[in-house]
Amino acid sequence: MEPSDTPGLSRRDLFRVGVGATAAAATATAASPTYAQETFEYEGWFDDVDSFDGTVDMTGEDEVTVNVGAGAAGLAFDPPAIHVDPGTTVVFEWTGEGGGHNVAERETGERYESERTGEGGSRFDITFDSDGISKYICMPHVANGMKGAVAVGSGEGAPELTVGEMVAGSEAGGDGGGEGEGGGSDGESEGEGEGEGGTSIDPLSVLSSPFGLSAVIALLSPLVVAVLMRREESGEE
Ligand SMILES: [Cu+2]
Repeated sequence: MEPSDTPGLSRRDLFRVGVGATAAAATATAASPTYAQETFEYEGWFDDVDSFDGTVDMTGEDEVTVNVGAGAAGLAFDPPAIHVDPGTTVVFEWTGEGGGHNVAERETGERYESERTGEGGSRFDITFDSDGISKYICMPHVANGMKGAVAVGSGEGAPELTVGEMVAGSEAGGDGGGEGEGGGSDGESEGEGEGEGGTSIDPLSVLSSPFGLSAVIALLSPLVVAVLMRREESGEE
């Protein structure tokens, strides 16, 4: 086969098609779109952010978590930069470290600004509906480099977004246990039958009972009657 047999496709192109097909097969279950751009340009946004170490790929998830109050001093977002698919909900979750924080969009708009809290377990949800980059800060600690960004899809433009509720840690109340193994083994409490009430008859008790005594008397009564009759016959005259 010469390359000329397939006009428009060089050998290099054919190779890439082959590799692409293999990769697609290997990741078929993830069903996540592949983006041409995996490195995003934040235009100096992270220059003063020590914890920034590139964009963390979180594509292929419906919901992802960014910790609020990370790092040694609790003055960072972790990870500070993430890449998600359109439609993904980013859950900002407070660690309880570093004092009071919030999450407020800056530079790409000011469309969200959560309450400030230091309470661990608090959460604030934002769903990013379309492609773009959204940059945000923690207002009390922006001078400490507490900044972050969410790159959605291609990362071009500003993403459409839906701001969710802020839930305080005390209201979130952990995981709530749940599950609860109901049931247990069936039939365990099946009646054992105490065997009570099986009235046993004690022969001696018959004599001691009123009924038993009268029965004895009844047996003896013919003799008594006979004796009395004799007396009558002999006595009275
Ligand atoms: Cu902060």
